[in-house]
Amino acid sequence: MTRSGFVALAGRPNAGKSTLVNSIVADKVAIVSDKPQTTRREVRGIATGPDWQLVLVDLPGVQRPRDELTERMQRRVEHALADADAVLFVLNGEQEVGPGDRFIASAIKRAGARAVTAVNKVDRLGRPGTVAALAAAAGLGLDGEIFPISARKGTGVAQLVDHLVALLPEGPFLYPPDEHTDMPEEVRLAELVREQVLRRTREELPHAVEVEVTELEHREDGLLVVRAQVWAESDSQKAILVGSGGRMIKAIGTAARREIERSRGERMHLELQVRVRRGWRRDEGLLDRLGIE
Ligand SMILES: Nc1nc2c(ncn2[C@@H]2O[C@H](COP(=O)(O)OP(=O)(O)O)[C@@H](O)[C@H]2O)c(=O)[nH]1
Ligand SMILES: [Mg+2]
Repeated sequence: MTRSGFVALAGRPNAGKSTLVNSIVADKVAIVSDKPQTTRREVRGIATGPDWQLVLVDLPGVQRPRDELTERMQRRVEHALADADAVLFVLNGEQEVGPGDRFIASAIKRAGARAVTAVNKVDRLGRPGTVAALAAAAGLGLDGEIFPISARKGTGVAQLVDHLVALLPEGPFLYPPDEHTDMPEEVRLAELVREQVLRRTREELPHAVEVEVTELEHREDGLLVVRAQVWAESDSQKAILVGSGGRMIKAIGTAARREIERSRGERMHLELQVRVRRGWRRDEGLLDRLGIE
């Protein structure tokens, strides 16, 4: 008999949810940065063992709704908590437990979801710090076990996975066993480009940028050919993204291409074009096309 099901990840931005999904799936399915709103789309990471399949739902961060984009993100979070077989609450062990964590804990309780807590980043804490962080996590009053982990180093992740698998209902696999994510390839590639934009930009720019793959071709000679548009919301943002003499967008493209080539062992031709689309965050049609539900 096999077990399979969905585990939704909840936690404040920067707690390490996306890093943990990548670590469990052993593939880069979710992009990571230290900027808020890195995770915009719900990303499903799929991990498969001999007789189990764990589908991890990496949720966008919860924020005050300001526009259609954040509202959509928020709605997804509420649905995902209610639909999941279990919720994995990820705490940033480096930070004090705060109002944001208490808010999420109460949302989990309200959803009636089975919860497991992971105190992340213990690689930065040492023993006394870890003990204190575990005690603070227990103070949130969720039922269910608490695991100290380091998503970055992999410490404690295997034990956490064993525990999550034991919570899954019996049932057949939901995805082919060799699949690591249900994201379309265009979206996955666009996200890897956006990750490089996030690394190189500050302030309002990371929020203002979106990437759309407009052409994707696997050529017979093995070359992957991708064309993508990088959307900004204003001409001044576009100027920053292009950089003087096109240097910024070139650096973004080179870094994204290298990372994609390395992870796939494929050669790639990547063409990026920066364009202005005012108010794209409020454009429902565009959000649909970009796969932001
Ligand atoms: N030291 C340390 N840093 C981590 C760990 N997990 C994640 N991070 C870092 O924390 C930041 C936020 O990670 P991310 O996965 O994007 O968090 P998310 O917003 O919850 O998805 C990134 O800079 C990660 O590299 C960890 O276990 N240890
Ligand atoms: Mg994330």
